[in-house]
Amino acid sequence: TINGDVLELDAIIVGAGFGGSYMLKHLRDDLGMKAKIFEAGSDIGGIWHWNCYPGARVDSDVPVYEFSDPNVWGDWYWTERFPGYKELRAYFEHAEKKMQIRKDTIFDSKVVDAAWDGKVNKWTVRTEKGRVAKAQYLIVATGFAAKRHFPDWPGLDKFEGIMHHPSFWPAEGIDVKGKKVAVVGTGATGVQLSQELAKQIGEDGSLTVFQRTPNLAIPMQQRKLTKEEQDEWKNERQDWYTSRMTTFAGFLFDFQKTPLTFEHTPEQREEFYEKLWQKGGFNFWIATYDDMLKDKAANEEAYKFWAKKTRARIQDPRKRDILAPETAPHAFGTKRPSLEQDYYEQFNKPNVDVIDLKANPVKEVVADGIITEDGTHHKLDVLALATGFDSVTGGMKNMGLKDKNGVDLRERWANGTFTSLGLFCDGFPNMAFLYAAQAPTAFSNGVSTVECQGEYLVKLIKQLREQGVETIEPTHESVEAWRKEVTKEYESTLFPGTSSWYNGGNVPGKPREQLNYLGGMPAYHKNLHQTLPDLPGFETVKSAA
Ligand code: NA7
Repeated sequence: TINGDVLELDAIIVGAGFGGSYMLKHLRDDLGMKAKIFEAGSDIGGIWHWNCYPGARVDSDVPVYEFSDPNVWGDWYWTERFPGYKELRAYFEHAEKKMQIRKDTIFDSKVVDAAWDGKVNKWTVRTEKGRVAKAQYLIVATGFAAKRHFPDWPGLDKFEGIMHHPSFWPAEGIDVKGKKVAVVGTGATGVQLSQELAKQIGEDGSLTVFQRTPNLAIPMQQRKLTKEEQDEWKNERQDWYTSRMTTFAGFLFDFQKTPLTFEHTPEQREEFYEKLWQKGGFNFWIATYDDMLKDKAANEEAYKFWAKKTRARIQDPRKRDILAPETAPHAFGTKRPSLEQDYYEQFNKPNVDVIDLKANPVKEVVADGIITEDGTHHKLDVLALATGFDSVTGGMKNMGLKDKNGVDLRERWANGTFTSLGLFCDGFPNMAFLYAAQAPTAFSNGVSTVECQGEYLVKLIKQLREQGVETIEPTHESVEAWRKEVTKEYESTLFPGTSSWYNGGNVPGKPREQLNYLGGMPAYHKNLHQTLPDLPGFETVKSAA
């Protein structure tokens, strides 16, 4: 495939995380297709290959956060309810034995160009290092966090200490003991990282968290899992993978339809919230009253409970008001709440502080630290930029992906995102993408979305092959209709009022629009499967043969 040779395939998959691995396994083993993955990194695991910053951990509980294939889970045991990155890497190592992903993955191969050749009805894909492959199908499985986002502060390139985006944290780690450390950002990454670094700095080091928006983080309620209890799961486990597709966000818990927030008395409400709080994980977010994300007053009740619980954990009144203000900074749950274990307690240490960037923004970065508008020079040895990603669409717009007329997706989506079913784009024949725009993606358990989409795609491609269909592409009307559907769901919630990576609000200049489908997993599943077998909303061309 190098030095001018072109690799001829049936399908090119981009990315070797959950999505890419699922597609490779099923296209190759179920449909007998010649398929290969191009992966930018040096190993399998997707997000778990990239993220090895201290404290990196999944916020979805196992075992819903795993492949549903009994061949994979049958002899796998987790040690914790929310495993850390090392265990997730070990899980991918285990999955490798069952799925054989590596032998069909070409590593260190970042895709920089993908163009449709209408003469032969194939995609031509090129990587940064000059590998070229051609295939009938292109499956983009780069996820929602493939393009990093950095602050545009003056002088950032002048910093002479150690500086990293957490997804580029060195695998060998950084010794922060006794060092002056800063974490910028309080998303899921920033919270996990700060919670851990605050312990690693020791008594002589310092940690300063630069916060723009408080994360309304909720207790993870982490716990160890025993082999015995996992043996007891065995009989039900397969059913759980079916059940996870019947809930809104692809978990084993769901919003409570009735009674709603104000149908409970204040005492009942308190008891209900407390129960969710003790259950941990995302229960307080997405197993709560069904009106929490739709009704402002209901949302305020949830915030009041959150603030009361959280404020009680922070001793210093100044830090308390920054981390957990009395009035809600945004509607609870309309930005992704992080799961924390003892994040707030870290701020009770004298050498752990938080700076409110809204009140006191960064003026500039200098060789040995950060200077804020109030004139303070924060001297630093280590600067972690946990400032997130050009999420959901950034990765796809950054790989030279062109439509059949040669127009780059970056241009096509410059003013807004247009997809059919959160899987296809008009003008891009035989191309599908997983776990990205206008699908349940960021508001779901990742593996549930990936398997929902993957299972459908495999069925679709099987049918197309059986029917001798050479090209398939969504109609412009179906793309317009899906965008309307996505927007309609979004506008029935409190999400539009909050700026976040869910709606492009985190990256200056990015169009403000809903990037996730909020109709829930069952409706999404139904929308996909009702296109089979008649393919409404698509144009297909059969091969001349
Ligand atoms: P997020 O959730 O996008 O968090 C990024 C954080 O960085 C967030 O607190 C931002 O504040 C902050 N940020 C971004 N740009 C700046 C600038 N310029 N100055 C100061 N602060 C800034 O990314 P994560 O990596 O934490 O998590 C991504 C997802 O991955 C996560 O939700 C999980 O699903 C897995 P803001 O809130 O925008 O004010």
